[in-house]
Amino acid sequence: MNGVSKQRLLLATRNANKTREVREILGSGWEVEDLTARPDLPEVEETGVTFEENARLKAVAGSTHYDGWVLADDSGLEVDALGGAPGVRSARFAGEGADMEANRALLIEKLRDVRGKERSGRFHCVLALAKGGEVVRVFHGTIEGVITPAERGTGGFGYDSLFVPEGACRTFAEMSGAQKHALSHRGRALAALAAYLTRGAEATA
Ligand code: ITT
Repeated sequence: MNGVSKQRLLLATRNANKTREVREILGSGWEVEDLTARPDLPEVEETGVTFEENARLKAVAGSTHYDGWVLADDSGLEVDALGGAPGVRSARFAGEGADMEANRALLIEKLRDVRGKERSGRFHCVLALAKGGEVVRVFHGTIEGVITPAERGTGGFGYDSLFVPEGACRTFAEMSGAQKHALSHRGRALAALAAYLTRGAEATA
């Protein structure tokens, strides 16, 4: 770190996979905490109809309890043949409280008769950055791809074993973390965030 202090941020999530990926992508110059150690803070109801609305809700809620940068990630998979579903409902596609195995099984079932290019979709990640209870900036990242008919691979999380990004032949779950992050919606959104925060830090140095 050449004597430069680490930048700190609170990631307003209880999804440990998101935290792991954010730490991997941002690297060692950042200290990233999340809400897993804060059971006292209430769950935020994701009432928004867009990723951005939900990211903003989570960022503002987290920011009222934390002195410093708070980042919220709202993300999910949009499938064209399903009119954009599961979309903002990606975590609860098979119903409230459903686990990801059930969500993936439902996606496989719904696309059973859909062939080839019709199986197109994309992952979206929207990051809302807040401070002092207000959103200061929003960052978007998207990766186009196709949904596989069956699960492939054991890496990653969520829908990774069903998604082949454009230009690749492996699913995200068949890639290393670094390979996924170089292409992923979260990697793209975080690159924009890191550039923004680094510029800000330089401007105030
Ligand atoms: P928080 O709201 O606490 O952040 P969550 O899991 O509920 O956690 P979301 O509401 O943003 O988060 O739901 C996103 C879902 O979309 C997530 O549970 C995954 O199933 C899926 N998802 C998001 N990013 C993904 C990725 O990189 N790979 C695979 N699936 C992903």
